[in-house]
Amino acid sequence: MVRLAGPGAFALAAKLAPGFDASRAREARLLSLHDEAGELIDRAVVTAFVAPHSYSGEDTVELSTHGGTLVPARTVAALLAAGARLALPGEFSRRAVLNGRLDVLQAEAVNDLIDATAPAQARQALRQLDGATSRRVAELRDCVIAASALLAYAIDFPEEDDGPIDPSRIRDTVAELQIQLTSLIQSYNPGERVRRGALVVLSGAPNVGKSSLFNALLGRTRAIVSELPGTTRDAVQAEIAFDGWPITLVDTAGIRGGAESVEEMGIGMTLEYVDRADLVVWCSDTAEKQLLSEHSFPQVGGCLRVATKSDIAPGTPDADVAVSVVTGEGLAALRGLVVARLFETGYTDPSAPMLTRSRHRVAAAAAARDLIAATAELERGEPVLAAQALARASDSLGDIIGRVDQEDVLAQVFSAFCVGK
Ligand SMILES: Nc1nc2c(ncn2[C@@H]2O[C@H](COP(=O)(O)OP(=O)(O)O)[C@@H](O)[C@H]2O)c(=O)[nH]1
Ligand SMILES: [Mg+2]
Repeated sequence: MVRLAGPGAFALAAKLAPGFDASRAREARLLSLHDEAGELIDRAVVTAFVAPHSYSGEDTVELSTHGGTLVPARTVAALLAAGARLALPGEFSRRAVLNGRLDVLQAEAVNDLIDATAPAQARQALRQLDGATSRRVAELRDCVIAASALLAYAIDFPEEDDGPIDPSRIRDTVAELQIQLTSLIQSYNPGERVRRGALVVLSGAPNVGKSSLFNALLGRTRAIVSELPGTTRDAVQAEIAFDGWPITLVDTAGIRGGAESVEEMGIGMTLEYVDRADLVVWCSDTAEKQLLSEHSFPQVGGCLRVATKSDIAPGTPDADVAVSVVTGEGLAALRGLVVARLFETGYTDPSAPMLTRSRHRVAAAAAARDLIAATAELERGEPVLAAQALARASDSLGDIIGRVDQEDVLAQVFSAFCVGK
């Protein structure tokens, strides 16, 4: 589908498709597309959207061709020859923001929805697109503005008939805001984890069955399995969903002493992954258990202990779960445990608005700091300074939703988009 938008969209469409008629808005019509030499490119379904009733809020034409490589390329070339230009990455969404069709949080949600590989990511993106987070942030900003209005009144009319506004009333309002803002900031860790997917690293000694488990969890062969210890030297990474939750699963080189240099580099990489992991799945089989006696599992926090090869190894009492890739035992239980460890907390209310990017967290944290500053100024009897701190807090919250006059915010958001979105 080729999307054409802007003030000249209808005139350009008429050049390519002579029967084009913008007055038949939102009507899908089968029309012939010709290039500038008059040669037929394709018969395409052409739909006109009249401003402001389009994605970007501008006059828009969508040309649904038969697809493939040549036809869309010739369609775009003919449009360029007729005077159009290629869109910049994210330009349609950016214009939608500038025309008030979407706010910046919603535009980010469009990108998240496109990038989603797991259902939980799509759900979260759709909730954000629906405006749940925008509404929450706007509510908080409105409360900050209301508190500053109270304060402005107290500053401008200190000797009103009813007496000055009780400073404790303003302090209570700010304190309540702080509580609500803190709870929104706490949604960042789970929200961001869903958006980017959780990093789960399979680790353990060589030959315990990590690569076999990796393949079994993936349902296809990605990593090399061998009876020779030290086969896996590179980290192998795959995106999958466990029960609908997004996981980046990594198979790593087994950790052992005395490895030669290439394997040693692989072990170094393993340790880096273990460091960055949201969850380490530590694999151990009986042979290793005999070797390390009671210390078959490292005492790392956030580590899930998996006893492998349960079809041939006796059970290990200190394991969280026993698995076998031969019989399939324990694989579903392992998936469930991983999901429980990574996603259970922070999801008590799945409809709650979430912060999902560091851009949001940084701005929300700045607002929280300014609320603290405002309280301190109120306590010091400096209402003017307190009012300035509240104004900064309201600006920071405004940045999350995106004020359209903030070129730097827009540039940061739309640089991550691809062309045509
Ligand atoms: N019987 C049995 N053998 C397994 C199982 N998982 C792995 N193996 C074998 O253990 C050896 C090492 O497996 P591999 O996945 O390469 O281990 P890694 O070095 O930890 O990645 C291979 O010969 C596998 O066939 C299992 O669940 N049951
Ligand atoms: Mg391996």
